[in-house]
Parts: sequence; structure tokens; C-alpha cells
Amino acid sequence: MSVIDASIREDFPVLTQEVNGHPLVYFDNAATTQKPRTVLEAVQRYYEHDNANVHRGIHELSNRATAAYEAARERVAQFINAPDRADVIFTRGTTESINLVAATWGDANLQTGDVILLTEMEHHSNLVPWQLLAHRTGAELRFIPVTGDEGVLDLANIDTLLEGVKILALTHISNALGTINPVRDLCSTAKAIGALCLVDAAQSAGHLPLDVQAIGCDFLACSGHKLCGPTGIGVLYAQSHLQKVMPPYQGGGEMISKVEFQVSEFNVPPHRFEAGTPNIAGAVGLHAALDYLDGIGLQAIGQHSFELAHYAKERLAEFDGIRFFGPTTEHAGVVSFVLPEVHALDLATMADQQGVAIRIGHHCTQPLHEKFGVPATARASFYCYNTRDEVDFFIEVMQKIIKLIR
Ligand code: C6P
Repeated sequence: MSVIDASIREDFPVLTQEVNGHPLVYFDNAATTQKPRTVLEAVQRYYEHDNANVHRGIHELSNRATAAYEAARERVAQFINAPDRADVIFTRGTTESINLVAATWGDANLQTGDVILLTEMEHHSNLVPWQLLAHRTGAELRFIPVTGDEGVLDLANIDTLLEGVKILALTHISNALGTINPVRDLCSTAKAIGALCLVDAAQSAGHLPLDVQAIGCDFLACSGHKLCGPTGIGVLYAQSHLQKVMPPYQGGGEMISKVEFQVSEFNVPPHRFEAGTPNIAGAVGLHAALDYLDGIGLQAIGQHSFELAHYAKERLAEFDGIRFFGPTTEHAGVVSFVLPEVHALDLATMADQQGVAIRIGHHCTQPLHEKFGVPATARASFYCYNTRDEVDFFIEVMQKIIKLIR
């Protein structure tokens, strides 16, 4: 018996449809989650009643839009327990948040010989920006290894790995494995040698309670669309004292305090990092999404997704030769696997014909998949509105597919 009642499905209009003649079973939540009606309505209400540009006008609508945008910032700060709303920078998503840190803090602080410590399970968004930074500055990239198929971090040599490290950047929850990393311990170990710590919370925000002060990170990045919010809005939490010494990211309106033909002075953080008209409606939708998730309870959401993933693994284990990637006991709502003789593409295409949406590929963790020696895995990822009945239907579909192929 789950902690979340299946009646919450009624909050999500998209879930009521049929796909290819079957009720939609949406198991691609690690890619993006569906949106509850309250989020859709908040965005619509904003455009119907308050739409204007922020921080620029003295007219009523501009004041309302500014108030809504800044209220969203306050709400995010509360959601992640940031000490101050000025610690919250709005971005387009996790990818932009990490690029911002690499391009501003990174360019200003790293030089040849410095080390950037990552893990082997990082999403390309928490790898490629650091590669670009390493090429620009001459810094070295180093990786905490991942153990075999169970996919947890091998911390046996962490002290050696940390030598010369200026920043540790790691994912909280792996999108490919479902591994939940001990970010709190790792941040504290990194900070003990004077390194900074960035947490990629793309898969943990909206899946478990987040507390940046308890984690002890300097930066945390997440995306609105993975937690019931709109696409194109994301968050970078950056400690105020770091923001104050970080050079600007992009130039343009809003991020300046004074502009002359030759030089400019820059606005105070976080506005210094939000050049141009921001995604105001996205921030409004994100605010509504956080209210929605808190209404259900983050603990309950994490527990529900874990239980579904655990049950799916139990059922999938019925298939001969299945190879799972990711931890067996403690993990998030993600199940990744390959089946002998069954090509992942065939599996996903045939599942889609039965209305089941799963994802296949390297899930933007290509080096990790190369390490495992597989080009692609199939991944089912769960969220608060998924049910055990849907898992059972997925297994029935899998049985049919395997029978047909083998
Ligand atoms: N993972 C998935 O299907 P953006 O695209 O900026 O919202 O998020 C990027 C990102 C960063 N880190 C992690 C751990 C992620 O999982 C993602 C997005 C999606 O797994 C798309 S590849």
C-alpha cells in the first residue's frame, strides 16, 4: 500500500489520454515530469492577468509581475532551505546553472595544476562544462570511480583523489542508475581541504527533501521541468559570498547598474547573473509546482518512487538474463537494464505501441555506459502519479515483446 493515493493522477490532465489505443503509462519521469493542473493554471493566470516585464516598469502590471517573480525566488529559497533568497539565481535549467558556475567562478579561480573532481556517473551537463573549463584554464579533470553494475561510488581512495582539488561537482542522484550519493559527507570531506562543492540536484529536487545548509554545498543546480514545473526555468543556488566575487555570466539588460560606452558597472547578485528578460511565467509555474509537491510531501514522493522501482525490479527479474545497472537496495525511482537478444530500440518502440513510455540510450552518461560495455540501456523512471498497476501492465507488455523477439 503506497503512501500516495492514486487519486492524485486526476491532477494531471495529460495522464488521461490513450496512446496508440492504450492508456498512457508514462515511465520517462527522469527526462521530464508531467504538470499538475495547478501549475498549468498558475501560468495561464499569470499571462491572462499580470503579464509584464520585471524590475523595469512603474506601472501596476510590471509591479505585479516583479512581485510574482521575486515571490518565486523566495519560495525556491524556502524549498531548498537557502539562508537568503538572494542565494537563488534563476536559469534555464540544471545545464545552464552548471555552465554558469564553470564560466564565472571557474574562469576566475582555476589555473593550470588545479583539479576539478567529478564522478564517473555524471550527466554530460556536469561533465562537458568542466571539460571546456579545463581546456581554457589548464586544470585537470579527475573522477571518483563507480563500482561494477551496482553503480555506487568507490570512495576507497577519496583522500588521494582530493589532492589539489578546487571544486568537487557531483550528482545527488544518478539519472542512469538511481544511485543516491552521500553528498553531505562528500561535501564535508571536500570542504575540509578547502575545496568548493557543487551538487547536481536535477534528479533529487522534487524527489526528496533538499536542504542546502544541511548538505553543506556551495552550489546546487536543478531544473523546474523535472519537478512538475515548466520547461525553461531552473535554479542555481550559489552562496552569497561567492556570488559577490563571481564575474558576470552574460551581458545585457538587468545585470547592470550603470553603463557607459566603454565600461559598465554590474548589478548586485543575483540580478548580476540574470541578463535580459527572464522566464517570468516559468518562475510562476515553478512556484506553483513547489507548492504542489510540498502538499504531497517530498518524503512520501521519494518513498513512493523507490517502492515502484523496487517492485519493477522484482518483476523484471523474472526475465532470463536481465542485467540491471544501479544499486539493489537503496536507490531512487529509476530502473535501468539490458536484456540479451532484445535490442533496446526495439523494446522502447514496441512498448510505445502499447502506450508505455520508457527511455533508451546512454541517458547523457556516455562514458559510464562505455565503462559498462553497453551502448544503451532501457530505463523506466517513476514519479508520484505512477502506480503498481502500471508496472504490472509494463511487465505484461515486456512478456509479449520478449516472446515475439526470442
Ligand atoms: N537528464 C534524463 O533523461 P536539464 O536538461 O538542464 O534540465 O538537465 C540536465 C541534467 C543534469 N543532470 C542530471 C543528473 C540529469 O539527469 C539531467 C537531465 C535527463 O536523464 C535528460 S538527458
